Order: sequence, then C-alpha cells, then structure tokens
Amino acid sequence: MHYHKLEQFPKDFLWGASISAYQAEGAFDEDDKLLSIIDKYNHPKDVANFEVASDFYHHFKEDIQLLAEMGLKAFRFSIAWTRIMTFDESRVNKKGIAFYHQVIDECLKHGIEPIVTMYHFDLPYCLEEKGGWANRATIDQFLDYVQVLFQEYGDKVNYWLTINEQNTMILHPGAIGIPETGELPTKKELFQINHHVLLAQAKAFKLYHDLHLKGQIGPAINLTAMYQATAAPADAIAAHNWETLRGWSFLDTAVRGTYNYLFEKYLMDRKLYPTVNNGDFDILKAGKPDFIAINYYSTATIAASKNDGTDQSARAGDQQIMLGEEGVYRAAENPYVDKTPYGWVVDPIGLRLTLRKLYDRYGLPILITENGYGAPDTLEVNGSIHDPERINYLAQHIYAIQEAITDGVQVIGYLPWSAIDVVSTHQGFNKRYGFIYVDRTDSDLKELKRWKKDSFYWYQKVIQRNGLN
Ligand code: BGP
Repeated sequence: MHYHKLEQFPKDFLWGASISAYQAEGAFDEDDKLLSIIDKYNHPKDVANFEVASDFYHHFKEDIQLLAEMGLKAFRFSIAWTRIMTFDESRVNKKGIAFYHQVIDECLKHGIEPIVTMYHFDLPYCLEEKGGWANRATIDQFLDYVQVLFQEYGDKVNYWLTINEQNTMILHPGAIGIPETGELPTKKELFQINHHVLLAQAKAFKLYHDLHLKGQIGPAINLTAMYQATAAPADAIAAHNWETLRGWSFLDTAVRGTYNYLFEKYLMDRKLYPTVNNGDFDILKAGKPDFIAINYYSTATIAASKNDGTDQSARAGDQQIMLGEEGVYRAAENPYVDKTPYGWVVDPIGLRLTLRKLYDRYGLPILITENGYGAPDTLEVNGSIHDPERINYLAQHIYAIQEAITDGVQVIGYLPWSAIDVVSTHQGFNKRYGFIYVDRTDSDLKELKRWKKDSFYWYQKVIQRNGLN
C-alpha cells in the first residue's frame, strides 16, 4: 500500500544499537568471570576468538561516550551470567555486578536507555557440565540469576530481554560453536532444551511482573517472513510450515502459553515431543511479555519439500548452518532481492511484512533489537571508514519501519547490530557491522582503537531528525 504521506516516528522512539557480552567484552576470564559454553566450545580456527573481542570490558566508558555522541537514545547489551553468579556459597560475583552497574550508570549519565539481554547464547559451562538446558534444574539456576539482575538493576533498567534468539539456539545449534565432544544435541534433546528455556522465560516474565518493577520485559526472537518460491500451492504450504516452525512456534508459547497446533503435530509425528511435567502449561500461561523484540536480517524463500533425502543444504558461504528440512521445506533462491558480501539476503520490504505479520498475530509493541549489514570495512590512512553499503542498507530498513508505522504497526525502537564492531558469531572480525570501527584484525589485536565510520555520522543525523530526510 502506498500512502500520500508517511507518519513520523514517535517522539520517544528508541533509536539505538546493540551488542552482546561475549562478542564485545573480551576479558573472558578476568575478575573471576567463569567460563561459558562460548569460551569452551570450538569455533573456526582461522578467525578471531572471543577472548579479547572488542575489549568493551576495558573500553566501555569510551564506547558509551561515543554512542552518546552519535545521539543514541538506547543501547542494548547483554549481561554475562558468568560474571554475575559464582555457583558456590558466595552466590554472586561482586566485581561482575559492579561492572554492569557501571555500564548502566554510564548509559544513564548520557541519557541513554539501557536495554538489557539476560541471556545471549553464553550458558555458564559449569551448568553445561550438569546437562545444560537439557537438565530441568537449569531453569531454577536461571531464575536465581534473573532474581539477582532484577534486584540489582531493576530500578535502573526499563527494558529487559529474556533470551536472545531461542530459535537460533534450537534450530541451528552449531551457529554458536561446537561442543568439545564434537557432538551437537539430537533433535529430541533440542526440543527438550527448548521446553526448558520456554519455562525459564515464562518464569522470568512472571517474576518481573510480581515484583512490580517499573519497566517492561519481552522475548527476542530472530524473525522473518517466508516467501513461497512459486505460486504452486505446495510451495505455499512449505512456506507456512517453516514460518510456523521457525518463528511462531517459539512466540506462540512465549505470548499465549500454549504450543502452536502445527508445531505440536510436527513434534508428535517425528517423536520429538518433549517431556512435559504436570503444571508446565500453567507456568507457561502465567508469564506474559509486555512487548516482543525481533532480530531481523533477511527473509527466506521456501519451496515444497521433495522428501527424497535432498531437502537439506548448507547456507551459501556458511557450512555450519543447514537450511531445509526433510519433509518440511527446501530453501529456494529469490531473484528479486540483493545479497550482502556474505550472501545474506537484503530485503527491507520483508521487514515491513514481518512487522505486519507479527503485529497481526499478537498486537504487542515491537522492538527491533537487531538488523544490520555485515561486511569487511577498510580503515583509510586518514582514519575514515567509508561504508556506503551499510548506510544504504540501514536507510532502506528505516524507511520500511516508517512504512510499517504508517500501516499502524506499533514499533517502539530500532537497535541495529552493532553499536561497535564485534566478533561475528562464527565469522570473526572480518565481518563487521558496527557504526564504530574497532581497529584489530582476526590475528592482530593492535591497539583496539576506535574510529567513527561514515555510518556513525549518518546515523547521528537520522537520530537528530527523528527519521530519514
Ligand atoms: C544474530 C545474533 C548476534 C549476531 C548477529 C549477526 O543471530 O544474535 O549475536 O552475531 O546474528 O550474525 P553474524 O555474527 O553471524 O554475522
């Protein structure tokens, strides 16, 4: 639909940017931080690991100062569970707690709204040794941690995100590293893990509301609308299959406290249904989110399953992520969209569509917690970094958000990935997303000096104007 005039962004729109603890902080074993699965898992050898990352742990003041200069209204970061809990009689690590107080206070000092992710892929390794999320006891551990977060930071933080991309954890577990045994959990185990994470999340929602804290809490899913490859009805069913199994099945439980009907049938048919205890659905129903956060990068295009053993294929340029599922769907190419240098589909209209579908379904406010353009950048001798493709990508997506707002969708903020350059989940430091360049390479830490990219100055203007020109 074309409009005569687009609506303005709301006055209090949360223009921001995002990072996560393990991809930005470094200091992986400093100040008694425990190791997480990310620290212990195997990652590609030829790219940067997460030990130093962007060294945000030691640069956070300078970084937040730069974010303030860019004009950010909000900054999303995650708290590392492994810096907060000790899992011994001391219960909490005072240095870790103090660190995040400093980060939050630094944001508040600059008028930046801290948006906190409680869990961004980095399970404490000591819990993994006891079965990780497959062990129901991890739910209580999570709640203990969450309680500390609410107690410590509850009066300073207005936006909480429970679990980052639960669907990536479950559907593409290899994306965050490979366990030392070399073995990823089986599908059956993954859906048990999924059930436990959903329970932990619902309990966190409930606890937050029971405490009558002043802010809001929600899940953060990687969401994308699915296109059918052709007008063939079988393609339409396959696209619906995958849109449900990849996105709605996670959110339906988070919002409605039930398992999606198609998801249930899928699990039962394939003998993947998790063990559900008496009362689990009461727990799931008792916890409600106030808003939904989504990470959106690309749309996917879907063809009917052939169910002949060939439905699965590796994502272009990325052998660790398998697309397609036997008897469910096949990945197809979309001739109408561009791609990033890493082969990720660029589809701003797809964002408008995703926002509409999400709002249709739940009618809850939406916070976009990730979106961005991952590509190599070049630091010029004069200290400039020209990233016109990133600017173009972000501008198109901001325009699409404005169109969605004009459609009537309630979008409350936009927090592109990433505020500063961080280590890519499994593609190191060559693939950059930041507004701020961090001067290091995969193999050379250099001085980790910060430089402003062209996109920094461009985003600064967008925020000043409260939207595009
Ligand atoms: C999301 C993750 C982020 C981030 C981003 C970009 O799935 O939540 O942590 O890494 O993807 O992905 P990548 O680093 O693989 O390019």
